Amino acid sequence: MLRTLVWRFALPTLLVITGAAFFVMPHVESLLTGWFRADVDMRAQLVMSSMEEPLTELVDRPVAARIKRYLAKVTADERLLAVLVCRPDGQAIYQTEQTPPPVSCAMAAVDDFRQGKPVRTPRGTVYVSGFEAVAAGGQAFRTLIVHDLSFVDRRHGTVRDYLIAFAVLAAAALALLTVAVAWLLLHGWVGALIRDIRGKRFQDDAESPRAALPVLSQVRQVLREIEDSQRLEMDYRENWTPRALQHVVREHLGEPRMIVVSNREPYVHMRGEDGRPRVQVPASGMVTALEPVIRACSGVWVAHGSGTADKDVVDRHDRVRVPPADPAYTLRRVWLSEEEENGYYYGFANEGLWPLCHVAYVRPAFREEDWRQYAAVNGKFAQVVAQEAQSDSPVIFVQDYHFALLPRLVRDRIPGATIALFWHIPWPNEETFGVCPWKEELLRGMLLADILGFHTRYHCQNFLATVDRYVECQIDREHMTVTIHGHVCRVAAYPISIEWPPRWLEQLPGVDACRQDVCRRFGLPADIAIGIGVERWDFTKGIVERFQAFEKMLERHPRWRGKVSLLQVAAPTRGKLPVYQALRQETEAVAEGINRKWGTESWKPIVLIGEHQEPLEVFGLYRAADFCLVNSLHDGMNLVAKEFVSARDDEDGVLILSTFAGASRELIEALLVNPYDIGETAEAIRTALEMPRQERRDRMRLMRLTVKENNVYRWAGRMLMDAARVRQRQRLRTAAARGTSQARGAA
Ligand code: GDG
Repeated sequence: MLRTLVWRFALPTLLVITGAAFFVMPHVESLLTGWFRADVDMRAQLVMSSMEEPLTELVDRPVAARIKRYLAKVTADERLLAVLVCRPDGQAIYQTEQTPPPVSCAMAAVDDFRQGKPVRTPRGTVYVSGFEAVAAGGQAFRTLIVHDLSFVDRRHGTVRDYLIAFAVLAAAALALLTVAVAWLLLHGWVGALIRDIRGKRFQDDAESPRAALPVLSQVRQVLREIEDSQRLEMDYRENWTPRALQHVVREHLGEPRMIVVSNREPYVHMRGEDGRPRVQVPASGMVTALEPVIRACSGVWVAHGSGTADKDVVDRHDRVRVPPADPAYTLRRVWLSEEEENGYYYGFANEGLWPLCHVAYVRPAFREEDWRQYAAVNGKFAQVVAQEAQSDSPVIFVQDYHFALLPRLVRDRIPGATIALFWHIPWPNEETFGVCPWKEELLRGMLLADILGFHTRYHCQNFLATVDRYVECQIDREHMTVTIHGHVCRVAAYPISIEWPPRWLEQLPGVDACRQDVCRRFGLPADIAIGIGVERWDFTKGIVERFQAFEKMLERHPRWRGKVSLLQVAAPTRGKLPVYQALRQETEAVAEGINRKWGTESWKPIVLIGEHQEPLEVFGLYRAADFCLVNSLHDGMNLVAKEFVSARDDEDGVLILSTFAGASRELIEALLVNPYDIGETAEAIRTALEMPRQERRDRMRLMRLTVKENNVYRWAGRMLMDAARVRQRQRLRTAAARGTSQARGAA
C-alpha cells in the first residue's frame, strides 16, 4: 500500500511543484531586474547630482587633466564603470578610460538618451543612464553614466538556484507529508472496514467512519447488499424468514396489494363479563399458519366478524388494525346474518364439505338452502375483496373450503388478479367427492385460481382425478395444470407449517418452570409423566380414540398407573351442530369413565380441559409434556404436531402421530400410529414413556430441523412465487393470442 501511495501521491506532488517553479521563474527574474534597474537609476541620479556642479565648471574650461582626475575619483566605485561627458551632437568632451565599447557619446545624441537602457558589452551587461545639464557659460552638455550590471546576472543565477532547490525540497516535504497523512488515515479506515466486514457490521453498529470518506459508505452498501443476497439465498434454502418472504413478494409480484380471505378471523373481540371487548386468538390451524404470513407481508385480511364485540372496535369501513399490541395489517370484517351463517358456515361448509373431505365416517349433509347461502356469502365476500383490492393486479390468497366459489367470483370482477386458493383439509377420491350435488360448480369456481394448493401430493392427485371425472377441461399431469376456457390453474402440494421460531416462546420460561406451572395449575404431583393433546373439539381429531388408547396402555402396563396423566385441551368449536354436541358428550363420558375406573384420590388419569386456552397456555403445556398425542382420524396437515416440536428447544419430548395426518409425511421421526388401531396407539404411548433420553433427543433434533426449514414462510413464499409465474405465463399467452388474431384480421 505504501509504495502505491508514494507513486500515486508523491510523484504528482513533485511534478506539480516543479512545473509551478518552472513557470514562476521568468516572472521572478523580470521582477528582480525591474528592482535592480530602479536601484541603478537611483544611484546614477545620485552620482549625477553630486557631479553636476563640478562638471558645469569643468566643461567650460576643459582641462583634460582636471576632468580626468575628477572623474577617476568618481568612477573609483566598482559598480560605476565609466562616465562620458558629451556635446548634444554626440562629440565627446571627455570619457573615462574604462568606457566599454560599444558605449560612446553617440548614444547621447539620440532623443531618448535620458531613458536608461542596458547594453551588452564584451565584459557583461552595463546600464547607461543619460542626463543633461548646462555649463556655467550657458553651454548645454550631456552626461552618460555607465553602471556595471553583471552582478544582476550573477544574482539571477543565485536566485534561480535557490528557487529550484527550494521547490525540490518543498515538493519532497509536501509529498512525504501527503503520503504520511494519507497512509495513516487510510490505514485507520481500512482497518475499521475490515473489522466491520469480519464482524458483519454494516448497519448502525459499523465502526468505519460513515462520512469521512464517501467511498466507504458505498463499500458498506455493496457489502450489505452482498450479505443480504447471500443471507436470502441461505434463507431460501434452509431458513425462510419473514424478510425472505417479503423479498419474494416484492421481487416476484412487485409490491402488490395483498389480500387474505378466510372465514375465521385472526383476532376475535369477545365481550367480557365487565362488558369490555377482549381479544382472543381463535383455535384454528389456518389462523396459526396465515397470521405470521400477513404480518410479514402486510395488507388486508377479509374475514367473518364472528366475535360478540367485533362491531364495537371497527371503524366506519368495518376495519380494525391488528395485532392489537403491534398493528401490522388491516382486518376487514364481513358481517353475516344468522341465516347466512347457518346456511353457509354450519350447513354447507361444516355439515357438507368438512365430513365429505375427511374420511371420518360422519355422513355429509347437503341441503339446497345451505348451498344457496354458501353461493350468496361467497358473492358477498367477492364484493368486499373487490372493494379492498384498490388495484388491477392484487394478490388474493383465499383460504379453505368455505370459499370454493371465490376464485371465479373474484376473477369476474378483477381479471388481472393473482389468485391462490389453499385447501386446508384433505381432498377425497373422486367417488367420495362425487356425492356432492354441486360438485361441478365448486370445481369450476376453484379452477379460476392461478394456484390451487393442497397439503400433500396425494390430495392433488385426488383433486385432478375428480376434475377429470366431472369437468370438461385439459389436464397436464406432467406439469400438474388444468386448462379451462383458456385459463391455466396449477395444482400443487404445499405442506403448510408454522412460524419459526414461534413468537410465544419468547414469553415463556424454561421447560422445568413450565412443568411446575402446569402441575400447579392442574393439581398434578410434581413427578408425574405428562401426556398432552391439543385440538378443536372435532370428530376428525380422534380424541375419544386417544382416551381409549390411553386406557388400554394403563390396562396393559400396570406399572404406569398413577404415574402418568393425559391433559387434553379441547377447544369448543361448531357447538351448534348436533354431531359436535354428541362428540362433546361422548368425550366427557369416556374421560369420566376412565377416571372413575383407574383414578385414585391423588391421581386423575385424564384431565379434560374443555375450554379455549390462550396461546401462551398452549405452548406452556407443550413444554411441560413428556409426550404429545396427535392421533387424528384424518387431518390435512395438523399443526399441533409441528407446534409441539417447535416448543421443545430442550430437544426432549416424544411425538406420537397419526399416519392419516399430512404431518406424518414430514415428521417421520415421530412414533407413527394408525389411530383406528387402539392397541398400536397404546403401545406407542408406552414406548414414548420409556424411550431413552438419547433417542428422544435424536428424534426431536431431526424433527426440529424439518419444521425449521419447512416453516410457514417457505410455504407462502413457494406458493406466491408459483402464482406469479403462472400469472406471467398467462399474460404471455394472452398477448400471443391477441397478436395472432390481429395478424389474421390484417390478412
Ligand atoms: C385445519 C386443518 C391443517 C387448539 N386449541 C387451542 C388452540 N389451538 C390451535 C393449535 C393449532 C390450531 O389450533 C389447530 O391446528 P390444526 O392444524 O391442528 O387443526 P385445524 O384447526 O383443524 O386446521 C389442519 C390446518 O387447517 C392448517 O392448514 O393443519 O389439518 O384441519 O395452532 O395450537 N389455540 C388456542 N387455544 C386453544 O384452546 N389459542
